[in-house]
Parts: sequence; C-alpha cells; structure tokens
Amino acid sequence: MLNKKIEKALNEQVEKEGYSSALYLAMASWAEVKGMAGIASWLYVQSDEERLHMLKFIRYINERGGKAIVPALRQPGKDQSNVKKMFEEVLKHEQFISASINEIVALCVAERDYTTQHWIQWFVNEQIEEEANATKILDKLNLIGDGNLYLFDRDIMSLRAAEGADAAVAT
Ligand code: OFO
Repeated sequence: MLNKKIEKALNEQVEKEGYSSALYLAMASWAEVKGMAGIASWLYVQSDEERLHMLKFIRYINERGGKAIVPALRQPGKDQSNVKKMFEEVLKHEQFISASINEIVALCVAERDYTTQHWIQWFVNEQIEEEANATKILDKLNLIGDGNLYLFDRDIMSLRAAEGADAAVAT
C-alpha cells in the first residue's frame, strides 16, 4: 500500500508526464504546419510515449492501493521561434523531468518504500535515454548551423530507428 506522501508525488508526476505529452504534441503540430513532416513525426511519436509514461504512473498508483488523479490539461506555452530553440527546450524539459524522478527516488528512500524505488528505476533509465536523444539531435542541429533543414527533417526519423537499436544493445 502506498503511503500518502509517495502517492502525492506519483500523482504530481502523472501531471508532469501528461504535460510532456501535450508539450510535444504542440511542438509536433507547429512543425507540421511549418511543413517539417519528419520533425513533426518524431515529436508525435514522442508525445505518444509521454502519454504511455503517464499511464504507467496511473496504473501503478492504482495497483498499489492508491488513487490516481487524471489531471486537467495545461496548455503548453507560445509557438516555437525556430527548430534549434525548440529542441533546446526539449532537452531542458527532459532535464527537469529527470530531476523530478530523482526527487521521487529520494522520497522512496526516506519513506522506505523500496518497492516503488525499484519500480521507478525504469524511469531513471528512460530519462538517461531521453536526455541523450535530445542531446544527439541538438548536436546535429549545431553541425547544420544556419544551413538548410531539409535533410535534417528527412533524416530525423532514422535517428528514432537508431535509438531503438541502441536501446536493444543496452538491454
Ligand atoms: Fe516521460 O520522459 Fe520525457 O518527459
């Protein structure tokens, strides 16, 4: 059975994962309207993954005798100004999420909830990957500089395929 402090922290994380999904959905939609179909696809997939993360938290809270709270949708901020700034925001957001997951791990230790500490390890590993993926994309954008985004937009989905291959090697 979850204690109330852990339940509250997990429910706060439900909201953060839901917001991540909405944030990437808004970015995907922006990229799509700008004609960048590859970047939009990458972000749509990312948004779906975040929804799955939210779902994982909801199911776990309920499974452990807590009560998951489905949060209200918070509208992501203004439109993006350019692709590089957008991916800088992705990286910053993932670093924020990593810090939030780490806080939950620390709380689990303080509250001696070793079951949740063990369960949330999946997210600790996932965050390593999420930050690495955003960093890889930013490295590529830095290489392009102010150059043409056409090839990057065409190739970004192959990065997603490479991520899958990397994850398979790592597991
Ligand atoms: Fe849920 O990993 Fe990104 O935010």
